[in-house]
Amino acid sequence: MNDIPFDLVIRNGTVVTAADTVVCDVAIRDGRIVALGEALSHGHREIDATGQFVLPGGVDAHCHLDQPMGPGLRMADDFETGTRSAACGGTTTVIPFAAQVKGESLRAAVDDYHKRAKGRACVDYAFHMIVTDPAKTVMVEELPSLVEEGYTSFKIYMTYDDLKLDDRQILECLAAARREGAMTMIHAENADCIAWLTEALEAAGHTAPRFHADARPSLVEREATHRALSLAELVDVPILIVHVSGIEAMEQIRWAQARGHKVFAETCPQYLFLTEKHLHLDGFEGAKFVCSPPPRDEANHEAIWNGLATGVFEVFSSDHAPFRYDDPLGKKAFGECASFQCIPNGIPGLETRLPLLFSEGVLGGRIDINRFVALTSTNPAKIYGLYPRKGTIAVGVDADIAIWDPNISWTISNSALHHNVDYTPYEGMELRGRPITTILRGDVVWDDGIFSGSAGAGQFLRCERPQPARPARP
Ligand code: DUC
Ligand code: ZN
Ligand code: ZN
Repeated sequence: MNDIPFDLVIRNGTVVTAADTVVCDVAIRDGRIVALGEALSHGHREIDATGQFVLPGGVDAHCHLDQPMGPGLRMADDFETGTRSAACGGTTTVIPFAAQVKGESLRAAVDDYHKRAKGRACVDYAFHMIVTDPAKTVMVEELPSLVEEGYTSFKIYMTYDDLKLDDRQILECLAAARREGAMTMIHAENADCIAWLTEALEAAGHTAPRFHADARPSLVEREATHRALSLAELVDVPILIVHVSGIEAMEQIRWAQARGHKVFAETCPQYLFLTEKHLHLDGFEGAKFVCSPPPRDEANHEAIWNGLATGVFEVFSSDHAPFRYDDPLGKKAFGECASFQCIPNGIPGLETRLPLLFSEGVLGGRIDINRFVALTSTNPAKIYGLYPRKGTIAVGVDADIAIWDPNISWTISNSALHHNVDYTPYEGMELRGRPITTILRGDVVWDDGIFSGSAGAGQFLRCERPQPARPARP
């Protein structure tokens, strides 16, 4: 008879959920939380968390890992390096994207993505899909069984030549999401406006990385956001607008939310901590900050902070889209003289997402710690059908936990991060507070600066339907 009842007990920490903050012990057995209480019995391993915060592990609901790229380009992180860096930053679940190739099936994308993930993930993972070709065969014949099997969300694009859908195609996708109870994530930027501005900029010889921002001003995001919201209203289906960069798109989202439409919005660290000025750095250095929508300015940062605090945003994701800088398959794939439009879009952020928001948001007094948990873990788990298994601390759920020390001060340095990217856009930023221990289903995978997880320990997660399936609107 085993007289030690628990595998692990975390003692005396300040346990935080989206709703509550309570000092207590957390007991774990067989990968799940089995008791919360005072002076719980013994565990084989014990962690003293006095003075520290015990939070649900982060759920990063928007990141790109080992996504197949066009010729001459490669994402820097695969499932192993990306999820390793996620774990070291307090994240225990990631949801990257299985991207459909135009003309091919969604099923093929999902099968291929499973091969890429198999045996490599260090934290748990689900898949969103990316729909680039919403043919009837795909939306009517393939999607229902994929949703049934746990792929319950997909992203669609209003920009990028190889990905974008027109309005009619977007309507077909939204109608399919309504029929199947899936969630549609929308990248909202107006492709024609961007193409027109890009052509004019290039004709004037303006090709440096800084002109990326001029080609994608807030107006093009605002227009596409408004259009996406209107199309969703027509179909009468909830949507989620991803990576919202600032005031103008937020105004549209607030407007739709005030009209009573179920509209979710996501923002990311780059819209709080980077500005367009980063794109102006000398030489080709600005390429390190090329992402879409582009970073804006301090006034937009303030608006985003406000939206995080007041509920315009439900989700805070990294949009980790990793390309190495000094690499012929990365940011420099087409040379340092290539036009801004050839620079691969995306910046790394899986490991820095939570520390940035904790330091400046929670310890900076802009959001409370319950809101931090909601934005970074509970809400994405709910919106994508993983709750309550993921996203909270409660008896019966997976023991995915990050223990945070609010008293540590540290400086972000790429040399200490665990991704496979050769830079971080946040190099040199001074932060307070850090996840010192990360626990995945009861196993300590990050502790005191040491990663002890393993490739293949991460499990695939089937997502529930985020909303009830409903017949087409009459
Ligand atoms: N923008 C995207 O839409 N996806 C990946 C990265 C980026 O910057
Ligand atoms: Zn996008
Ligand atoms: Zn993205």
